[in-house]
Amino acid sequence: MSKQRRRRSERVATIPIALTIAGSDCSAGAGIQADLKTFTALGVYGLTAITCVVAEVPRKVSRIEPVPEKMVREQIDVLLENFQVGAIKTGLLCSAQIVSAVAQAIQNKEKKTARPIPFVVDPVMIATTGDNLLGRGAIESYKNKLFPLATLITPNLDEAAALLETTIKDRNQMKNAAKALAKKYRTSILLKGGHLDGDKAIDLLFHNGALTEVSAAVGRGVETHGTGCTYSAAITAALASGVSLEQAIKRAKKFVTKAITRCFHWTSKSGDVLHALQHFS
Ligand code: PXL
Repeated sequence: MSKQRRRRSERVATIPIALTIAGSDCSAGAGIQADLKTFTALGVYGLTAITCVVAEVPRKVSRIEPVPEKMVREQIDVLLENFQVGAIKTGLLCSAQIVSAVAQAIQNKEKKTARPIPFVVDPVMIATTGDNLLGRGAIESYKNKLFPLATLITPNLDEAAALLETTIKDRNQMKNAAKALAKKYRTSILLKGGHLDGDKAIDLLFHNGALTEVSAAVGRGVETHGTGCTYSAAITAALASGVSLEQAIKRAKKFVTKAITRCFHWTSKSGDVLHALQHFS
């Protein structure tokens, strides 16, 4: 190799790569934007396959437009054919057709590789505003097609309750729900407890047959738009870097807690307070 070429190749950096398959939140607190900022803050190169475009600001979802499922599939296919992706996550998938297209793309890649790529499914169903973000039949598609491919599923309490068609009101019910989901879908479950335990945000991990708690102190009154996306993106970034699942979740919990406690505030033209997580590490 010539001296000049060697010098140039010495300057070339390689870092782990993670892929997010999710929707665009134009206010950039959640969705693909939160995922990319998280990947970057954690030293991982982020790739994106966009599933839908959401016009929104914190506390108000105005409109959702899906990307055609063929286009979703093509983004994933070209990325997985060309990059050495270390881990993948899904966020808002919008419709049953898109959930199926994503499952097909991941399955197709699995057929071609000896070892499956760690795959985190954040089953985004409802925005923090309470707006429903999923089309008809999408939950069934998740259950039948996507969950069986997951390394980890990260529902919050409302999502876990919807998946199990039950209610989850205390820690005991949380434990039962985490175990039931893990058994049903034969995968690891991180059930996010939110503010169920006062000022502590306690999550339950059911992994390899054992239940562990992951907890952090989070002040009340802090708004949480984008918290779930940031958390699952931080887990995915750590997995892409070769960290074990338990360690990835611990690191991610610290990252998301910091992002919440350091969050930004602005005042909108109409006097409302707008907020956003701080993703700088
Ligand atoms: O926080 C859930 C979420 C995820 N992804 C996108 C969103 C939202 C919430 O509104 O817009 C794109």
